[in-house]
Amino acid sequence: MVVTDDRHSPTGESPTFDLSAYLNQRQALVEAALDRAFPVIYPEKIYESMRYSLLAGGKRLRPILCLATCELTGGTVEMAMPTACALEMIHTMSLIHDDLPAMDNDDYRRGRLTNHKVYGDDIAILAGDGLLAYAFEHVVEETKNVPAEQLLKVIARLGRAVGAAGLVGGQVVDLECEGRTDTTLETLHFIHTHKTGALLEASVVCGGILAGASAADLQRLSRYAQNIGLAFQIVDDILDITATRAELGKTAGKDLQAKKATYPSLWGLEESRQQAKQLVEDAKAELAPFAEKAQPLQALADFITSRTH
Ligand code: GRG
Repeated sequence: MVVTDDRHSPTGESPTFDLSAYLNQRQALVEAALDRAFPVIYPEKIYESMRYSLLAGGKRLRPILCLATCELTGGTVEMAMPTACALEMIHTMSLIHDDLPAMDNDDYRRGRLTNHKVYGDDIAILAGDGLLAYAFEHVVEETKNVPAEQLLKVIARLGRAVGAAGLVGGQVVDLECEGRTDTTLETLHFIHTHKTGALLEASVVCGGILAGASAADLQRLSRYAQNIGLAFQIVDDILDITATRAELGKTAGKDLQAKKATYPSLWGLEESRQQAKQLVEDAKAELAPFAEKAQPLQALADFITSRTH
């Protein structure tokens, strides 16, 4: 996919940005780093279970956002890679736990059987716990050339995104709303800003923190991430209705089946598409001061609404 953006060109020409090439290159870097981070040692079963889900593909959106933001604000890929991997470990553990019978009870994820279907509920719970704990250890042990004070901020930010103020809180409200017909837009918004938005925001903001970005830049980046986070979830809800299982790599139509409130169920499909589009435009507007340097983040925002899985 080639994304063109002629707004910031000093010559008036349209610079092009090849998002597909960028994503392929970044995904390969992240895959290699994740593979290195988790060798299989004794007790093999738990390492195999963690690797089964961690190395099962996935868009690697969170690590790529973290790397892109770190570079945008003056840092390097090397500085951000341990945090980028930690974000994917946290994301993967949340998917493993989300798929358990006690939660969403799903059989497929990332195009293959879910972790508990292969390893059993007990090992799947422990694989999630192992990934979560290792994410924090990995950031502390592997990050190089970042002042300790910035690293502490990253750790705190990740902790907040994971806990009751983030993923866990969003999941609790989501579970409470299951099967109810009176879920309001406000509650739906709470669920998704916590369940999905918090980790996407942390991905972007941690990249900036690692690079030593200014408070003003971090605020802009945080608003960019909040907007793409919500757009991402709206598109996720739309795809649950319009995409096939083969495209999604997981069961389609789950929301309807579980009678879950979604953006399309409250707004309809067309209004949901419009809202997602507007949020992406708002997100991109936050990047204006960074000019051409923000091309990767601009293109990643566009990718949110154009994706098919
Ligand atoms: C975090 C301690 C802790 C527990 C987990 C289960 C749970 C609490 C939270 C649920 C979080 C969850 C599953 C949110 C959904 C996020 C989402 C939209 C996932 C799909 O992300 P993609 O499309 O997936 O980026 P890939 O496979 O491409 O990485």
